Amino acid sequence: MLARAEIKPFEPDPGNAGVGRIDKSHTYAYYPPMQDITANMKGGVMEAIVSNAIVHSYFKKLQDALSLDVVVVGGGPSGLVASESLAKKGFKVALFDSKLSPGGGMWGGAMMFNELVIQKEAWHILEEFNIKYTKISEDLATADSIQATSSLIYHSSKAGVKVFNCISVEDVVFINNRVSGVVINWTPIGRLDMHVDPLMVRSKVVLDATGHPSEIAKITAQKNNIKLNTVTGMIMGEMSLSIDEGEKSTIENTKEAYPGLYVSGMAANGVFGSFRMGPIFGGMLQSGKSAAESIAKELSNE
Ligand code: 48H
Repeated sequence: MLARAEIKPFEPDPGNAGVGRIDKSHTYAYYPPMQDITANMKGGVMEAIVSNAIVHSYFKKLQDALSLDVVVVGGGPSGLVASESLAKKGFKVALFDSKLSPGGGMWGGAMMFNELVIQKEAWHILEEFNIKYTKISEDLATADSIQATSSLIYHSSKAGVKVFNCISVEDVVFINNRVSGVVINWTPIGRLDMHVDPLMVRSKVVLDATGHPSEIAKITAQKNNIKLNTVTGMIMGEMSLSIDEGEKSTIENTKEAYPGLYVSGMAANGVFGSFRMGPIFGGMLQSGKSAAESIAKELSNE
């Protein structure tokens, strides 16, 4: 723990003028509410400083994410690759994942044997994310699922994506027949069935990367009496396991499902109707890249 004298003065953020300032009578900074909190305290201000720092920086992050270019729903492999790639292209991106740990189905490898299989076509993505892989043939490699998942999360955050965990997207913002953002709430609110209204996040595009349930596309279709860009206009549904077909179609199905709404990864196969593929992850990584390219193309043509 830092001794009080070691705490460096807070430099006001020029982009956020007025929010923070240096209180010259102390060796550390106060945000305005802190003065009220600590005014009459006799010692023990550290507890208030720690809480204030966390509350302030979290809400700054959330406030910065209320109006975005892209919301990615789901931090599995396809959502993480898509978000990293979009952020690197200069777009303002946030990723919401309902779980404590983003990473989706990648942590567990296959049946909790924490290894993955990845095809040659996606090795360049492993290299980009600094993930070690071991070739088992000319076309296939294995990778440690813990290293792979944590690297995807790390690089997504490092690229500038605002990653929010423990938050579920429970609906979309639907304006003029276009998906125009998401409706968010704390995951425990939903799990405990508490009647608490959500917050809204506006974005130009939403990517449904929720995996097998294709939750966002499902909600959008169910609630708004619309036709998706599928053969039937409805959610086609995931099919049984066939690796070659499933991997190929994951990339083909990564596209716009409705104005403002794209789908990637298993959600793409759920919406456009194709096979699952088991613990092989090249298609998921490539799907993330492909989603980022299509979304970037749309946003650049605005
Ligand atoms: C916020 C949400 C919500 C919500 C879900 O399942 P994922 O890993 O997603 P993909 O498609 O990138 O990867 C699929 C892959 O992991 C897989 O399952 C494979 C290859 N299966 C093959 C087979 O045969 O079984 O991740 C989705 C993420 C998760 O982290 C969820 O917590 C999150 O989305 N999520 N986040 N709001 N409403 N719904």
